[in-house]
Amino acid sequence: MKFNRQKLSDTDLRDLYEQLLLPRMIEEKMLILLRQNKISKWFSGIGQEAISVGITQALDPDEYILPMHRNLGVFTGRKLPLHRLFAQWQGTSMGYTQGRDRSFHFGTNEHHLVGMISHLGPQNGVADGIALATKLKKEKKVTVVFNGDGGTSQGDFHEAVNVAAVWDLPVIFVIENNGYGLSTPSNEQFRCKSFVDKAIGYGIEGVQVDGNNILEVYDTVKAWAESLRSKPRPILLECLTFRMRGHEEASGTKYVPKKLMDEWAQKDPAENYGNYLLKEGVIDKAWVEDLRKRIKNEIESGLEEAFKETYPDPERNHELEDVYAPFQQEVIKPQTEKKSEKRFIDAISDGLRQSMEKYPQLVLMGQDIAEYGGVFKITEGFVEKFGKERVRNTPLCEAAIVGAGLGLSIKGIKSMVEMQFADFVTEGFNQIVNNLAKTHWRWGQPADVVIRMPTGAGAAAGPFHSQSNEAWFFHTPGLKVVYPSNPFDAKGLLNAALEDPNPFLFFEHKLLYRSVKEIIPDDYYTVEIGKARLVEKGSDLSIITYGMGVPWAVEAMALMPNIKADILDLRTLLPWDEEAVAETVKKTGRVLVLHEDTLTGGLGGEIAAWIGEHCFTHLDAPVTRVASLDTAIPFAPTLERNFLPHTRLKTRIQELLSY
Ligand SMILES: Cc1ncc(C[n+]2csc(CCOP(=O)(O)OP(=O)(O)O)c2C)c(N)n1
Repeated sequence: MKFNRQKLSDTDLRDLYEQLLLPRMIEEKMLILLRQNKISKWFSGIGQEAISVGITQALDPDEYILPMHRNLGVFTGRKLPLHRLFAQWQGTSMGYTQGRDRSFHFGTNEHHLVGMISHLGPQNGVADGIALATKLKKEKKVTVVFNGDGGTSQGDFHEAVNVAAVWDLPVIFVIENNGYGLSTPSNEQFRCKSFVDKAIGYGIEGVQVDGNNILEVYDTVKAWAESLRSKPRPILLECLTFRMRGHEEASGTKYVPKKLMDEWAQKDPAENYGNYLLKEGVIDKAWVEDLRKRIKNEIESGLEEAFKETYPDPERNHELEDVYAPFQQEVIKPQTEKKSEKRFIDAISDGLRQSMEKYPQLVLMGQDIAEYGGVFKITEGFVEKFGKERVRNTPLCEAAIVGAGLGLSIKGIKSMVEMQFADFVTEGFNQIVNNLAKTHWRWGQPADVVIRMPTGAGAAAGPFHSQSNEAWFFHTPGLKVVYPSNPFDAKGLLNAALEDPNPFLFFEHKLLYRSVKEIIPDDYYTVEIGKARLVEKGSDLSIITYGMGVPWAVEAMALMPNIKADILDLRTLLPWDEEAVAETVKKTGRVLVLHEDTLTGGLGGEIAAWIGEHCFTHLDAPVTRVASLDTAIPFAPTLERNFLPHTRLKTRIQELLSY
């Protein structure tokens, strides 16, 4: 291994050695503790430390790094107090997630680190968002995200590199090519001869370094970071290295040829660099001994502190409170009496425009939303008014963009992501349910992102442009779900969602876009999140519904003039208004829950169960659910009508009343 010190002083060289030795010695200790059953699972980075350490030392301390599971050297390099780091691994209160998540699965803005979720690839989209924020704020900073060679096969990696390329984002995509993804060798992971060749396909630069040579890693990253700061763009940095231990300690390395192990053992980054410094006379054996002693003491006292604690005492309220970022909504009334007639779609557009004015940093992202105005034309004219930096056409990818929303949020920027159709949210599903929804609860980072979801059937658009998928998100703690049924609520709820720092799914029924209009305030205003609205009053039964169910219920009642129903529009699905539901149930004693989503596992099940549990004595009949058939959504209009609950509604109301 050839080392070239270039202009580094002796002190610089010694510092790097110290930084390299620290994670190595922590790991050696962890392996002992693991054998003693004192710590849980361990993913070893032994033999790969030069990458984490070299990169971290080459960056400014306020440049974000998004490490993976073998990057202890990033955490030690950013000087996290060892006792807190150890406590995090132990799952105790002093840890960064207070026992809620394990190992390196946490972030800390104080240290400009965003740890991974287990799914690996989603980190890359988040890195894009952070880099976009630094670019919009003109901070001249780079963002570094780590990947294993295995993780690069994920769509998330591809999407994020492509977005960074198209948007010229200053991201260093690091690939630690350590030969294996669990047991799968690189040649079963990708076909190109050298990973770095992939850069050409993305139209970006790629660099390959000896990942075991700390000076090569350090110098390369230092130079590229400087270049990216002054001319923002992404690069692929492939670091050649080897995984010297099992995927995790329990799994061993039987499948790795001994010859390979022996070859790479010769290339140990700490040993080789240490020998080089000794040979150059930069350090001597006594200095190394002193250093080792100092590090050993540091580790021991960190462990002593961490082991003082046991697992946290569970506190139900504390666990529940942290699911959402604290936010006390103050409902805003329009400033003047000025009003005009607006269709549902105009109301959404109006709210979005006013929120863009209210929050000068708010960024909109979506496919075809810029000059084209979006497929439903909600953002028509926005580019002229707010510019292309804030109204961003995205490549055809959902995961990276939702991830970018979280990245923006980490840098304090709000964002709105438009799904072209709610159906396509499946492509961004992981980012929503695992990243946006869980980040605040895990390490206190809000995900200030609103995802707009043009949803619903009735236009003969077939199974992939018509779905109602609110139940997927309704089931996910950490998200808020809103579903307006009229222009007034659409504008006010969208504004409210954009105010709130928590992640929102904002459902907009496509059939309502141009079919309903209403005179609504011209000024900015908000509607209370979590509050249902009684649309019609009656005492024969309660129809509890939302979205398209509201006009269906109103129409059904108009056709049955002898029956009077409370029609309760939930408006917010998560959190839903239990008080309003209880009130109407107590009043009528007969309940029909209506939704367009399919029956099984739909919201109706939860609401019916809750009513059974809390209002049983007020019921005169079993709670009835009316929903779509448990099939996919058919294309032919006759089949689609049969699928939807609309045609069955009147009969079910009559059945309920005659029970
Ligand atoms: C989406 C997903 N699929 C599978 C896994 C299980 N898994 C965890 S790490 C890993 C291998 C990762 O290999 P690589 O990206 O090369 O990183 P390395 O472990 O070699 O550092 C696998 C299969 C996972 N965590 N997430």
